[in-house]
Amino acid sequence: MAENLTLPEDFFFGAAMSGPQTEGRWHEGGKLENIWDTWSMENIDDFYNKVGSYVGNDFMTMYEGDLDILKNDLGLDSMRTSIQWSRLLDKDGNLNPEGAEWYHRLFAAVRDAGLDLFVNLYHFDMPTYLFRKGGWESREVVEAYAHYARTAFEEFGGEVKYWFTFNEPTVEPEQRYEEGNWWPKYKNFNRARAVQYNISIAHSMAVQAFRELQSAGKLVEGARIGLINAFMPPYTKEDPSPADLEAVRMTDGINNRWWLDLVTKGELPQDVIETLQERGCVLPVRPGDDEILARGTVDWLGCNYYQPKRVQAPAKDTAENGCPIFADPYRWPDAVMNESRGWEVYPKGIYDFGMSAAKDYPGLEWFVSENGMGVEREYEHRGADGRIQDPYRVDFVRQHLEWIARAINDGANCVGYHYWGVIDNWSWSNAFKNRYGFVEVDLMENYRRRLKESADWLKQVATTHVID
Ligand code: BGP
Repeated sequence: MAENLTLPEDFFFGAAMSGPQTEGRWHEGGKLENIWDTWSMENIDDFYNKVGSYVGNDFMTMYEGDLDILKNDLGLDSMRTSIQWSRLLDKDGNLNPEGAEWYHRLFAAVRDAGLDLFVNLYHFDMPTYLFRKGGWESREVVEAYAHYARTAFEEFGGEVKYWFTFNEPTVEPEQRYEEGNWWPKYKNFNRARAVQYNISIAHSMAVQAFRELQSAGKLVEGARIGLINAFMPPYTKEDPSPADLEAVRMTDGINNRWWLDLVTKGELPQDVIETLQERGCVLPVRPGDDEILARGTVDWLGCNYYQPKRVQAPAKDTAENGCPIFADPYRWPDAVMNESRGWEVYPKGIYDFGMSAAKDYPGLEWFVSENGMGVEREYEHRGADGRIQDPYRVDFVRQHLEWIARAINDGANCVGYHYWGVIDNWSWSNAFKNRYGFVEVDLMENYRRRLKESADWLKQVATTHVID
C-alpha cells in the first residue's frame, strides 16, 4: 500500500519562539534584568559577534507585521511564545502593569490574526536578582517561580488556553551548571542534577496552581497545561557492550524518562535516582516532595527535536571534580551533519521517539514543539531577486514531517508541529549565528523581514497538510 504522507486535518502547524529571544526592549516598561541581560553587560565577548540580549529580533515593535507574516505569508495556524518573568513581575513579586499590558495586547493580536496561542512560562530567563539569591539551587526561588506561574494563570487564564511550565528543563542545568557554557559557567554534574530536581518541584507546583484555578472555574474552557522538553532519543553503537547500554539507560533516564515519568506518573524514575545516589550525587530532597511531584502530571507534552543523542560507555567514570560521568559522546560513522550548526540531521529520531512514547507512555498526547535547521549567514545565498535560496531547509523539514506522518500512521499520538525560529531570532550566546528562519531578519536594515524562497513551500504544506 502506498504511504499516506499527509498530516491529520486538525494537526497544529505553527511557529515557536520565546519572549527573551524576540521581544527586545529589555530595559523598557519596567522590565527587570534577567541573566542574559546581566551576562551581556558583564561579558559581551562571550556572545557571537558581540550581540547581547538587548534587541531580540525587535518583535515588540514589529509584532503586528510578524503575525501577519505567520498567518498570511506562511499559512500557519498557531504560535508559541513565552511570558518573560522579568517583564511580568517586579522585585517584590507584584504584577508589573506595563508588562502585563504588553502581553494582553500581544495575545489579543494573536487571536485577531486567527492564530491559536501557546504560552510557555520559563525559557532559560531567570530574573538576575533571583539568580543572585541562589537561582534554581534555592527553594525560595522555586517558590518565587510558583508565584510567578500562579500570577500568570490568574492574569491571562481567561484568554490563554494552552500553557506550558518550562522549555527544555534539562538544557539549563546542562549548559549553565554542568558543561560551563552559559554564565556563570559552573562545571558540576551534581549541581546540575540538584537544579534539575528543583525545577521538577517548581513545575509540579505550577501545575498544582493551574489545577486549583481550573477547578475554581478561573481558566478558559478546555485549558491545558504541559511541559516542553528536548527529547533526544539516545542511540549507541550497533554492537553495544553492557557498558554502552548502561550509558544509554542513564542518558535516556536523565534527559527523557525523568520528564516523561514526572508528567505522566507524578514521580521521577526510581532506577535513575537510585543510580545517581549510589554514585554520590546528592539531590535536595525535602520531606513532602513526593506529594508535590505527584501533582506534576500534565495534559500533553511538547517535544523539541533537533538531533539524536549518540552515546557510548565513558572512557573514565569520574570527572576531575569527582562528579560521575555516565556516558561519552559517540560519533556515528554514517551521521549526516548540518555542518554549519554542527548538529546531526537524523529525521527518523522523531519517529523513534513517537514509537517509544506510544509503547511506554500509552495515551500521552504530544506535539513537536521545536524543530528546525539553522545555518550561518555565509551559508545563505541570494537569488537574482534578492531572496535567500534555502532548499536545504525545505529538505530538512520535509524529511522530519515525513517521519512524523509515518509515526502517526503507526500509532504515535502526535498532534502538531511547530517550527523553531520561523523568523530569524536571537539565540542565547549564539546570538544570530544560526539562522533558522523561513523569514530573514536583516540586522543592518532595522530588522527588516523578507521571505526566503523556502517560505512558498512551507505555506503550501502548512495550508494543505500534504507533504510534497
Ligand atoms: C533550543 C531552544 C531555543 C533555541 C534553539 C536553537 O534548544 O529551546 O531557545 O535556542 O534551541 O538554538 P541555536 O540557535 O543555538 O541553534
